Amino acid sequence: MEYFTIFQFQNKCMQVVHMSAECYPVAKVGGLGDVVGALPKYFNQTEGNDAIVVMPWVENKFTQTHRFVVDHQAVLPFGRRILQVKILRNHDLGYKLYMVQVEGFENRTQVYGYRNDAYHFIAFQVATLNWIHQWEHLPDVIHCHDFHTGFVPFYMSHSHQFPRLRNVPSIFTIHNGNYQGMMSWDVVDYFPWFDTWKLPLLKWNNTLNAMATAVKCAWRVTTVSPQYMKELMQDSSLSELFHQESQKCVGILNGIDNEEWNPETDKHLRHHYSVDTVSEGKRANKEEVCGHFHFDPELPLVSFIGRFAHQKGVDVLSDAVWRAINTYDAEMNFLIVGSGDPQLARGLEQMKRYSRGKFNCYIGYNEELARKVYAASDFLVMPSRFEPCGLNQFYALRYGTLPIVRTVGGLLDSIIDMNDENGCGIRFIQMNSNDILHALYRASELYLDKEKFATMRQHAMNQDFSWEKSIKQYTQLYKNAMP
Ligand code: NHF
Repeated sequence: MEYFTIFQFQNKCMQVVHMSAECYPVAKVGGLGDVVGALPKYFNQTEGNDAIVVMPWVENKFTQTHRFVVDHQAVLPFGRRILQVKILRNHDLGYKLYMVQVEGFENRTQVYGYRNDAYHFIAFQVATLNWIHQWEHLPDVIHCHDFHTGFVPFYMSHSHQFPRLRNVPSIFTIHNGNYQGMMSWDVVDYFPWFDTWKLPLLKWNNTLNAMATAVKCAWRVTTVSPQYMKELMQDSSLSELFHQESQKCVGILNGIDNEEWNPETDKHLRHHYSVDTVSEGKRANKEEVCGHFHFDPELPLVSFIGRFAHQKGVDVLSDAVWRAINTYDAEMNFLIVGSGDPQLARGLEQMKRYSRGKFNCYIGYNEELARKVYAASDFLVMPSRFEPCGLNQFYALRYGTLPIVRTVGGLLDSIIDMNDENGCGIRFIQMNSNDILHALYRASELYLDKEKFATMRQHAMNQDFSWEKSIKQYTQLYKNAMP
């Protein structure tokens, strides 16, 4: 009998609630959206599992063109006001999506960037827990993502408003430890009732810090790669805290949605290809993209795709590209696609004029172009200062493009250097243009060795960074956390 019970428990299906500010394809700003969009989809492939996503309402193309039904209506006492709350449900994604509409915040067209973001995210967190607290069957796990949901583990364990949630495990995943949600103390007036002697749980370095609160209060804390967890412990403003809480911390590498990212079926590509047709397929895509950007398709094409944020290192990359072209007369083409820091964007636009046709850029977010560039490029460079996981290196491998990465975070965990027999990328260590230049030099040598280059390409496409592996780890984590 006892054996039977244990067996039953091991195979128990789970209900998991993901709380996040972003979820692809509903509203995405960065990798957080991709991951939250994919996790429930793959988790639910195990029969009986039921992962759902709860996120704040955004007024955008997705919400305007998909059908939502009102699932729940409530009022939310918020400071001195009473706000109306609606929770809307949609089924189009293969899992249940719930969007929380709070009076006064319901007309937002963007996920972030408003003066009162902090209040919005607090209202979202409290309204969601108020709702879940009324469920007849509580979920097995509440999984929170990044600082926008960082107070949830505190509310669940310490607010008198949620006694039924005390025994529900809370998991907190850090997708980017640099955004910690430090805010002014007056937001605490909007918190659900808790004992004020618990205030120390909310602070780090005398500041109210949503991420630090989550690290203290969540039952388990994860980051999106094992190496990034080490880096947070060794060298971050929260190092001491991570050391204190190390028992419950673990790094789980992200995966990618192999259905969504597939050069054989990608609806954005005109020339599809598989591992068997990679040479011809990439050549056709390269000709198309090179034609558009006035590049010579005979030369290796090295691209960067991403945000122009300090983290991503585009400033140092542009210095290296400038020197490669103008000092070393490198026989390579460089393409940068992305947006962000306007000063950097202006600098790149100017650089075009002095690059003798070997450098070009596209400033803006363009999914279709990004996909074409993955398919067309020979190399994708990622000179990140830090990288919690990084997803672009996975997309690149999937499209037969060899990643050139700095050895940090998830890049270190996922890309093996070409010197190793299993290698399918190029690694460099220091964050300076000399190291990037050396990596570019190695890339150009490799490009000339046609046979080795072709083998590495195929090897890259055969790598498996699908979600299945990571889902197993998350499932185990949830099981271990359950009381
Ligand atoms: O992969 C999703 C993504 C990470 O490194 C990425 C980042 C933001 O910086 O987990 O979140």
